Amino acid sequence: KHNRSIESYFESLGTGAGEVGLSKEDITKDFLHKLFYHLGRVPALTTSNDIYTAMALTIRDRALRKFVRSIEKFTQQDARGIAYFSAEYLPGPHLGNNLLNLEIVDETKAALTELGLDLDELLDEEEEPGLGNGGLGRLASCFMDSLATLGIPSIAYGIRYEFGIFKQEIREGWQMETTDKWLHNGNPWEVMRPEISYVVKFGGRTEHSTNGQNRYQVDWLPESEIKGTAYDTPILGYQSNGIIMRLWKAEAVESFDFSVYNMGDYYRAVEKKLRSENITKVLYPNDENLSGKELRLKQQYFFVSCSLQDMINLHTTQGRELKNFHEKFAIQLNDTHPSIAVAELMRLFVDEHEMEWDEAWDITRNTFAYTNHTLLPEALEKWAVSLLGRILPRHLEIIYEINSRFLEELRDKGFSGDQIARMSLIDENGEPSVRMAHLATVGSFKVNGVSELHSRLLKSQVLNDFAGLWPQKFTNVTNGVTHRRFLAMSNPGLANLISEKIGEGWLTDLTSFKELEKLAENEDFQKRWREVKLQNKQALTQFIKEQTGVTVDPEMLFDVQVKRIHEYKRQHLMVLHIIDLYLRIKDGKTENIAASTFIFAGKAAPGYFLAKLIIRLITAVAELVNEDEEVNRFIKVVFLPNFNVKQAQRIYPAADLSEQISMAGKEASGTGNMKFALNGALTIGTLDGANVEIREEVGEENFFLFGQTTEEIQQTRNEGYRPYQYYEENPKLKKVLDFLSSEELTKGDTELFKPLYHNLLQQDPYQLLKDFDSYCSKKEEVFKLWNDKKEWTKKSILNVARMGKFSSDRSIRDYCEKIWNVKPVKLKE
Ligand code: 8GP
Repeated sequence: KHNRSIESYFESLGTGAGEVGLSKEDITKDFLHKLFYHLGRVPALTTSNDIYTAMALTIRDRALRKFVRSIEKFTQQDARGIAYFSAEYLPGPHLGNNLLNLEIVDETKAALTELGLDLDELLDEEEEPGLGNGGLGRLASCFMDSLATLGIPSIAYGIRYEFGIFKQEIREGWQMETTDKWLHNGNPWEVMRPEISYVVKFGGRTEHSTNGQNRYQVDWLPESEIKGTAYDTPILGYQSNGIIMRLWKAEAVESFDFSVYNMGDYYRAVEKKLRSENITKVLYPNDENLSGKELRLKQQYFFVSCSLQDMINLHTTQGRELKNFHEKFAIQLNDTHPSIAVAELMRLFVDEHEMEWDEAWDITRNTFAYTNHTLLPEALEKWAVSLLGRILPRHLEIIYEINSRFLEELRDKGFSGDQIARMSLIDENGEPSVRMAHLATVGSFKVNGVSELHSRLLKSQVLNDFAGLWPQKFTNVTNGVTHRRFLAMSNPGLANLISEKIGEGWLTDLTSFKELEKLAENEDFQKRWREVKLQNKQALTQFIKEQTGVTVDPEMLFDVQVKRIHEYKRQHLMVLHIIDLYLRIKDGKTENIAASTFIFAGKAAPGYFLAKLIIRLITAVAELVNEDEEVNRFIKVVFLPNFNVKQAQRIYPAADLSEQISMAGKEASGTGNMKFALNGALTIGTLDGANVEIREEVGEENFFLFGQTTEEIQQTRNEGYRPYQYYEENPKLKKVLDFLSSEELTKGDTELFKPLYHNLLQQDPYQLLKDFDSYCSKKEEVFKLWNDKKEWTKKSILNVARMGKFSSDRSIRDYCEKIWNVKPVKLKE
């Protein structure tokens, strides 16, 4: 053991801490070193990827330096650490963010300029790790940023998918998916840790016996074993700490099956290796709809088992006893995807470390906390008992044991048979299956939703019985976003203008934006505010041209909806309104229409037919509108392919209007809504998710509210909602809906949008037709306000000024206080 501090090793050399200095000269020197001696390149043969990689490695050294120093500090403090378990992360490009957090943007730019290179080109070069689907994965990454910034000892565990979320292309108006080979040029940000690896078992059977000391012992005799190896990526906080994102890659335990190899069948021997590696090959591209795929269960168990073994190892190698595990660690379950961890920790404690059940259960229940991210019934994870028992036979036994003890407790408390059946971990309706949300709830000390409304609905709907049983277990932590990535880094124009007025304190305290309120009506400030927005819109205009060939006018109102494509998010409601505008313009009724560019982006799950048809509808309307000289002076429509973090960073700064129009009660929180408002867009939205709180904060007069409330929607449904009635009774709506099967829109293929048309007329599960009028009249208000530049700008400034609550720093502080019971360990040099 070496107990010396890192610093002391350098002291004896007399080089101090300057071993990875931050000056322009240091960066230049290291960059050239990396390029010539690490990558082994000669100037004449250097590619742009070499340049990017050399710079990434240069910056990674500095990030790792922060990280190891944080670890030193954390260890000294002996603080409780947080392990974030998430099957998804969407960190976005690392380079720009690390430069910002190290405060060396200018130095790096200067270093490159001197070498005749351009930082922006380098930033463009970077492929982002698309290791998530959408909101949930991006939230995890915002949380990493804040955990690091606030100095919370933490580690983010997940899966190193070889192929992340598919790349989306638009061909003939349709979404096409291609594989995301994000690792094809290597990944300079990660450090492979061959020595940190664990064996994970699958299948087989269990053997129950009583061992020598009369201890009841269960052995799991697996059918196969797979090795998980750690890949670490440092994640920096602003000015301060670094934490690690540890992702597991699956490998064969043995590279070859020697028994087969010796028989001369080389290919069959390698096959086993390939099958093992399959586990971390590809991310499931479904957002909020989880079909019970075997490989998906294996992925979940694989990463959870590696992570828990790693934590136990970290804990015990520091000489600690397992009975204190929960005092040293809290594990946050990012939705139910990692919830098999509850059974796995029990298995590790009871079967592998010979702990008694009651003690193990006590520690387990004090270790886990569970965040729910969705109320959609189709997204609530369930695993067929038959499947789970086949892949994880021991875990099924453990789940049964947890369940039988839990149900016993309910019976003792006098719960009715109906209630007990509803609360059981096993769903006996139809094919018996394990309800993962129930497992997570029973196995956790806290359960939270992600906005006030969502947490309330979680208690009154999905987990109602549990909230009755354990009211203190339930809490809310409203989501937040990192304003460093989504404002400081991606909107430097606005960030600089703000810093000029109120200083830079906002980078670590977003509530200081309040000071901008007093400038809301200042004409000079308003003018500069508009100039920044216009510049951002010009940049997006150019990007749109490059990506889609469509020319738009940056002076127009940029009205934007970007997020996964989903019926409940109601992209098609926005389209219905655009069709109405089109028809009005064709009728010559152009008064009251503010010239607008409608921008969409987002991926549809590859198997989600209606979502893909909604994309087709958007592209059809875009083609019609953009090519019609009579119309395109007033409106344009754009679908930007392949929405991801990088693209999002270009879009938010350029938006005037943010569309948050989901059916109330369906969007758990939303986080795009926060990123838009933070960049000065006004919101048109329903009372759903965090919209409710955004409106509370910015003031109702600065928010375009429309649509039914959650309660009204329920009432409409109870009264027997008949969408057809709205079609019949509202001539404008009828015209719009009939247009879906017009020759004009469909170029003759009038059947094309029939499935959407019928869906809306017959079921309309998300009540678009009911909310249509309310939405359209709100849009009239938007158009009117847009023409009053001063009023619009004032509201835009006030929106930004009042965004303080929605920093993920606040969310993480809430987690610390309400859930984890930990305090930040600030490390500032
Ligand atoms: C999302 C919610 O839909 C969104 O409202 C929320 O802001 C976000 O989580 C972060 O809390 N949920 C998901 O992305 C989700 O459930 N995805 C899983 C299937 C992957």
